Amino acid sequence: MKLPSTYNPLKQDKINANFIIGVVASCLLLSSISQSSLFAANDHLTTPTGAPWNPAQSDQWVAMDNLSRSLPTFSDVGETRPDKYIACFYFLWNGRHGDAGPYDISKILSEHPEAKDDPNSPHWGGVGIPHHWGESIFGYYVGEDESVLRKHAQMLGDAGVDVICFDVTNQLTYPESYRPLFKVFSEMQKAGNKVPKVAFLCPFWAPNKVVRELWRDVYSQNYYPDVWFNWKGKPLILADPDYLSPAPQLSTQNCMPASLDEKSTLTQKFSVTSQFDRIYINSPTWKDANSSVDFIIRDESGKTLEKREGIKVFDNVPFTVRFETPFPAGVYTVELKKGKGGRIGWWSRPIEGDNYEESAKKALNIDAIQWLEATKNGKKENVVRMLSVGLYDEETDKILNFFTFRPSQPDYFVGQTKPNQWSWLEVYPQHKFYNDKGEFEEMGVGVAQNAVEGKLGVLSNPRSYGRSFHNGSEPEPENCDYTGLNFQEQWDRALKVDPEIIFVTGWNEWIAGRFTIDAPFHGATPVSFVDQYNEEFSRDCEPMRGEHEDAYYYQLISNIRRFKGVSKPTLGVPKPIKIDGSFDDWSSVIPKYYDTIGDPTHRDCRGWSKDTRYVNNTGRNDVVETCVSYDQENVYFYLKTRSDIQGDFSSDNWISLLLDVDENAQTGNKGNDFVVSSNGKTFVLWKTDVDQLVSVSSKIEFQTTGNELELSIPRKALELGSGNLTFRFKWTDGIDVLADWSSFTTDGDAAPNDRYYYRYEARQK
Ligand SMILES: [Ca+2]
Ligand SMILES: [Ca+2]
Ligand SMILES: [Ca+2]
Repeated sequence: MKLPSTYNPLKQDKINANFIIGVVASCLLLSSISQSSLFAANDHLTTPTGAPWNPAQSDQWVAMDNLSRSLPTFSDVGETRPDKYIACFYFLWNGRHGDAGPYDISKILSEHPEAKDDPNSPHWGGVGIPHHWGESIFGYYVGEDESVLRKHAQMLGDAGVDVICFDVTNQLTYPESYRPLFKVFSEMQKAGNKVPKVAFLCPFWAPNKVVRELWRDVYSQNYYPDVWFNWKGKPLILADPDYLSPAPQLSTQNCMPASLDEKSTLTQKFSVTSQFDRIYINSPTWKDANSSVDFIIRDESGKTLEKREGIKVFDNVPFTVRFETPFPAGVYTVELKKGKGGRIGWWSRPIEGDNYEESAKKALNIDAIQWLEATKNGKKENVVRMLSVGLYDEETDKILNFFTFRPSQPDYFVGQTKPNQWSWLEVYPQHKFYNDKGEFEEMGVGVAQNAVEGKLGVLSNPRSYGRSFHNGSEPEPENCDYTGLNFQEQWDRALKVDPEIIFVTGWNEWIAGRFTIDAPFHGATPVSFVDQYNEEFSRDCEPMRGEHEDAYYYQLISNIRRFKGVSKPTLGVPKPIKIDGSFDDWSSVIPKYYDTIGDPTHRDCRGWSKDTRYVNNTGRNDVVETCVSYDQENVYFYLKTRSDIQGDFSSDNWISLLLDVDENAQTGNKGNDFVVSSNGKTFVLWKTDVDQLVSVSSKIEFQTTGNELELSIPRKALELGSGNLTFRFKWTDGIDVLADWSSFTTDGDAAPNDRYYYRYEARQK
């Protein structure tokens, strides 16, 4: 991999000493003991008017990623657009498919490049065994790791993701993973944080088992309804309602297309032995994308029971007519006429023999239906029209009424082929996906695609569409980088056409099973992996340990801001503050800044392999609020924690204030020009250089009482001058402030989170 020219050589792959990977000694799940009891109502959580509910206003936080790219701000992207949504593909399967390994393909290939084409290399796990494309910043974690789930809730919430969509396309629903996730996300939300809601993406062609399982285990049980994502007024499920049992058997094999013109009418008469509430019909449109049909169902006497005009029809894709109340067993006739738009017909199967009913049953054996007669313009024809019924049952009816259904298009190339379909991943230029009202609703945006030569393929093929794919080609390995060229090309397309919701693939897939050259996908290689392979040929945004780190996370945030806009920051106003341990004088100071509530790191969970345990107890004080004031002489800072401040100046990595006074990431330590922190005895102001703290003042005036802290720094000491005041700042507790940025994600509490800073701006009168 080539590093881009802007790559920061100062970053290190240092593993923080507090991040212990050890052998299992005891299995006490300490992290879950006290979290839920800590969550209580907070006073700052009223919704900012006009903006989507985002109490922490994370959209105003500033940050520069490890490629020196700054997040866009209000002045770059403008005011919040409230009716724009982000979905992100999310995986529950880590730790649910055995504990062999972890086999990290990127590491195996870097240490043993000869293994690439050698399926017998001892470095690979067995065929079918999951392999990681790389290692997450949180290690090779498992789905029930509540500390990781809490970080996901925070990171995706900060980014502006509205819904995470769980991959349950493999007929498994992973309750051992979704249960802790629902619990953690619900706790985070109840505490007052903006976190994504959830939905499930079900098997493309056979969703019946999974949808019913989720209905029985989650939705009918009212299991954590506060985290369900609603779309168009109902909980969203990414599943095809036409493939709930019984799946329509409407093959066009041995059929002829009966054409409909403006003057013609086609009918099929049939009897049905049970109640039914849906009819499925298969029609050709001769590839016309703009065809529709008018539908009538009559009873035995010929009376019209229901009429639907202008049903949009996709070529050779069965369409469904669902009735509000089921019809009883009996004899019915369905009649089709051409609707507005393009060419349309009805697939019809010729039958032989004199007895229509017997021959039809023999040719097309669909349970519960007896075929009685087919006509064209009133004249009998010896054919069966492709029609099927959905028998009524109470559970199916409840399911169909309960959800908003959005079937996923599995194909990366053809675009929409069903009404209300959503894309989860496509190649550039991605198609627009419309809802049944004809509104442009959705578009997919992916980091990379397992596409080879225009076909669904394996990501282990070097000609597949990796992270650096753009302008129609995958660069040579030496020209690949971490700038997310593929992702950006797809984002630029989506931002230009501006759908209502963008579906991003993805966050944390991490693994793929190993195949051989016999893998049933295009471009299979001797050592094949379909959906993930190595750093270049993978499609996760979750930060990885080392290499590109969190570059894709910040690229995701940047583009979400371009799509959804940013709330307008408030300017600071000067007010002198007395540093006396009484905090009343802070109440009127604006703006207030917030951090995630309940996010200090408390981790104790098994890793991927059974003899690995991830333990991190650096979490201590939970920063929830801060603000800044100033006068001619000083700049004042206020800090509020969730409970009374724990620890003191002798504690490891106690509370620190990081200041980037010139808003320049190239000056100071990681951009921080000054740090206020303990010298073991009291607070002092340190000036920094690239890799250390250099004390410049003996003492900082400060006071703490209960859960509040205030301090004062002479403006002169911060080299801030007397003009307009702008700087970036950040609080930490339980974090080594000189450590690599990854510690700000994995350790203690950073306020704001991760690489983010608060930005203070005040204009001198
Ligand atoms: Ca916090
Ligand atoms: Ca700086
Ligand atoms: Ca935080």
